[in-house]
Amino acid sequence: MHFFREGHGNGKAMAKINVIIPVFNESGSIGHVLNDIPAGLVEEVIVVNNGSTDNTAEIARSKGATVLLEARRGYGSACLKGIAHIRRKPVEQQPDIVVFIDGDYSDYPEQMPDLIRPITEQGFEMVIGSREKGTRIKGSMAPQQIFGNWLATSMILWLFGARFSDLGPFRAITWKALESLEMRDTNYGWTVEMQVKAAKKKLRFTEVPVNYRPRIGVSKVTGTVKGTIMAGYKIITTILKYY
Ligand SMILES: Nc1nc2c(ncn2[C@@H]2O[C@H](COP(=O)(O)OP(=O)(O)OP(=O)(O)O)[C@@H](O)[C@H]2O)c(=O)[nH]1
Ligand SMILES: [Mg+2]
Repeated sequence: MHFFREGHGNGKAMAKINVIIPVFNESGSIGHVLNDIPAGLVEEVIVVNNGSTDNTAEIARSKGATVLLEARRGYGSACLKGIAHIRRKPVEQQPDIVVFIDGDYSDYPEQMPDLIRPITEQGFEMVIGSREKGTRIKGSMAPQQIFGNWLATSMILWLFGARFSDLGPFRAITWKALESLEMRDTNYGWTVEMQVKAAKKKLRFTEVPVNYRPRIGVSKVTGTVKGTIMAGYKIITTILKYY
């Protein structure tokens, strides 16, 4: 496949991987996230900061990440900024695969190879890390989040015939497939938009179990009433919008 490249003399095919991490005030966790990304796996880690008021950006830079500033608030805005950064690279330097992961250390970055393998070895184009299929540490997902994921994935099954078990943030997708999705959402609808569009386009997608632990630091979405209502509303309307 086109993304297989020669490895570092070990005869193994290697894919070029970029990681995008949206962050807002994650100074307590971003260093851990970056430390736990397996060494040598990733070519560029792009941390997209929405004007954090703590030293998230400095920590990320000190760990070797590329830090971008996005003035527009929102999870999706930050992801779009990361995509625009990749798009500006010369084509031969663009990655084969893009991995998204949160900056709050709820996901386990060391599981990144599990998300990449179905793409490099089995020809999948998108791999969702499913917390439903993995081990969740008690308290890492709020009841309304578990219910919301069930409702959203059930709706996607009914309306699009695509079977997902989670809308988790930790995911891998080929750069080519990601570009073909023409992502637009600027906040909470980001993950579901990607899945609904992938279903409509009949991308080859799969899920792998990922583990999940309580975040470090202050919740921006699920842990707040406003965040939960806005995210729930946005997720449902996004599913209906693309139906
Ligand atoms: N760039 C950017 N990142 C954001 C914004 N809001 C949240 N994030 C990041 O998006 C990720 C997910 O946000 P969380 O607050 O963890 O949301 P959640 O996972 O639904 O809720 P928790 O259960 O509290 O972890 C984290 O890395 C945040 O720093 C934002 O407005 N801009
Ligand atoms: Mg979180």
